Amino acid sequence: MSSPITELCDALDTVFQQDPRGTAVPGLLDAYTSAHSDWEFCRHFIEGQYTRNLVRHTENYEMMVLCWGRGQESPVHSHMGQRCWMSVLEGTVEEVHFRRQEEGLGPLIEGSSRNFNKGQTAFINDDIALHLMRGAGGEAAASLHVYSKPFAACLTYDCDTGVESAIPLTYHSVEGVVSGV
Ligand code: CSS
Ligand code: FE2
Repeated sequence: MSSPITELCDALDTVFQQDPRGTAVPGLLDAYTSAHSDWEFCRHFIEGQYTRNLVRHTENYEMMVLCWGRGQESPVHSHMGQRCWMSVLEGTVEEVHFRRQEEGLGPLIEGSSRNFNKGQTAFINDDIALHLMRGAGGEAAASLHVYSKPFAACLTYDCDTGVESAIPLTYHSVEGVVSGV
């Protein structure tokens, strides 16, 4: 049976087949996150780390729900040259931009910070900045992320030293089924 989140994924399938830049993605995400709650099969909060809950993975994009528990945040990271759209499902999400020193190593330089509310979509790629995300004010939040193309590992950056590390990106659940990773 069709549901709003399935219809969103079907629309994204078509968008990325016709327009790899994904011009229509923000409008589709805003419309979904401001009006629908059938993403709750992906709502998993656990102790210790934010969770990544896969909704759909194709060769062109992946879409997942990220659940940010109280005080949880991503590391500062980049996006492997790919595009990332993020729209808020619950609570308020804070995004903080960073850049590296000219020489690469040394403390990261903190840039602008923005809060996004339910139904608002943010866009980032590696030309804009490195970034981190978390629930604003340390409060719990959830957000819907689309990455195009998908990536299974990313680079993270130590705030104090600028040292880069590659980390695998895993899913806490896939189409609602907790994978135990
Ligand atoms: N890129 C991070 C979340 S912030 S966009 C991730 O995929 O877990
Ligand atoms: Fe990110």
